[in-house]
Amino acid sequence: MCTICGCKDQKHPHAHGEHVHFGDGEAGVSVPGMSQSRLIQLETDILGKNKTYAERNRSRFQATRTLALNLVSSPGSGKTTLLVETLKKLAGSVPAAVIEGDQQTSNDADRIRETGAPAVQINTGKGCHLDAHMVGHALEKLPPLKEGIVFIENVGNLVCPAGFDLGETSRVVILSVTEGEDKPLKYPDIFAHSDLMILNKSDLLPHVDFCVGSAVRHARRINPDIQVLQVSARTGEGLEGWLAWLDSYLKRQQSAPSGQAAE
Ligand SMILES: Nc1nc2c(ncn2[C@@H]2O[C@H](COP(=O)(O)OP(=O)(O)O)[C@@H](O)[C@H]2O)c(=O)[nH]1
Ligand SMILES: [Mg+2]
Repeated sequence: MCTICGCKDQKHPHAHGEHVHFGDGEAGVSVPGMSQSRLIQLETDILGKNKTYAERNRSRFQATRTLALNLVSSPGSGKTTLLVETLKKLAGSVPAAVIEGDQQTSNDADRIRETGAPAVQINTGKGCHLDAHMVGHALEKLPPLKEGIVFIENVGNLVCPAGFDLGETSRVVILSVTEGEDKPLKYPDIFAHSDLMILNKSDLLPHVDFCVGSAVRHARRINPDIQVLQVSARTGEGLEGWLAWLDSYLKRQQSAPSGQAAE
């Protein structure tokens, strides 16, 4: 019997001294009143359904050779600022559009539209992440982006978006230097499933205790293959590296045989 909640599941929670684990059962998560097997069943059902929609989105991106990027981070790391600066640079050369995810407001989509790029806002209400079904509906409202880029700015959250494939070509995690270099260790799932980590707000490095080397080491302990770029969306430092990364991924997507676009 669990001494905290009275639950009969012996596996939950697990305590060592002053350290209480709620995530070391088979489901990796704990919900009061729900067994681990029920949690696994629910997650399997939800993610199974999401996978169907994600594959539909992916086929769509492959058919038009569109590079689809899922941008994930905590709130305020600079995703929209980086997108605004990126869209200004891409204007006239690469067709690009943005799907914005936030619980409320269309503030970010409005900021994007000011650059001239099309943007669709998804409001998730109490939802803490985008899912593939939502993205499929947003895509219907965007013009065709043949051989272009669709940026999907996920809801600011380092936890919930990690489990939801949107059908994207690549996932990019943004960590700003004001957040602390330990975040890859604290929120490993999101770093484990990202291809690129952007360290943003590099202009603030002289003012904060943030060790770039430690942040990179921590990210690579979770994901040895993760690429890293250091940028400042405010000053433009490092943006050329980000634009070169986009160009190389776009070329891979454009040159992949139809139906087998770059992963
Ligand atoms: N100093 C500095 N501030 C930035 C930078 N990028 C974004 N910001 C600021 O960080 C705040 C949150 O940015 P925003 O783009 O809305 O973050 P989002 O929530 O991830 O989309 C705003 O006040 C931005 O002006 C940067 O590179 N350097
Ligand atoms: Mg934003």
